[in-house]
Amino acid sequence: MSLFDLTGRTALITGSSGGLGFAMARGLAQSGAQIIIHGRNGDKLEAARGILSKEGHHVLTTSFDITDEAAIEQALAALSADGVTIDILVNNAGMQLRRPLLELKRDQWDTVINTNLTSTFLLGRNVARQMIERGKGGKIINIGSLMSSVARPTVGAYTASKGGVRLLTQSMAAEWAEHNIQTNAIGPGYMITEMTQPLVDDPKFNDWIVGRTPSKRWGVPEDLVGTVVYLASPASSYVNGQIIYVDGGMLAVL
Ligand code: GCO
Repeated sequence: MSLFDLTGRTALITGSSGGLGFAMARGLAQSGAQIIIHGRNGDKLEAARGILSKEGHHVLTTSFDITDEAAIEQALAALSADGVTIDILVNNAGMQLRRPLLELKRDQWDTVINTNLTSTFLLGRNVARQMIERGKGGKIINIGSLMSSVARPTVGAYTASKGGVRLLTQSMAAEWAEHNIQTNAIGPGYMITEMTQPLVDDPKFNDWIVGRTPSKRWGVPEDLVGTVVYLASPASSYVNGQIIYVDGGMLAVL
């Protein structure tokens, strides 16, 4: 199954000391990739590194503010100085802010857009520059959401940011595919993570999700592993600008 073998490749996954990012990092490592996990909380990052190292994986760590252009440049320069090249980038780090638009403040809007969308542009651009200079192509996988395509009340900034991630993914594909860089997105459905735990704990919302989802369950982070390995591997060499929804069928039905 060399189509899905990532041996010899290095993957950077942002926001990977827990949740979806950690599950995707572990899955990429299990497929042979050297992984660079990323997070802002040093203790959580070190704990994640310890778990993955104990499982026999080769793990590097990096910590930088994904919204800070200078910090991104410094982090990528440090990795290059250590001889680390990034073959696979997973732009996963993000945030949620549940507020009706009428009550949303400008700085709250900016924070969500910067964290979820602008960061994907900044890191994607800088890693693509390195990939193009190296001339060996690469994989960029942006993490969207169901909200890349549909909306619900109280998550307007998040929805706008994730809709932007979908079209930014297509724009990256439009400009970088000729360099053998495949840029695609994953749209996770309602998955049980720290970010959605308040929704899981809300009996009314929980009942709605289970009823509204054809698979009749919440997703778990491990449900993303197959798709991220596919998009990170030679198996998807002719796939570009797509978003794959991993949502239990929610978007497919009314
Ligand atoms: C919400 C949730 C969703 C999920 C996910 C669904 O408040 O509706 O946070 O946005 O996190 O993005 O795909």
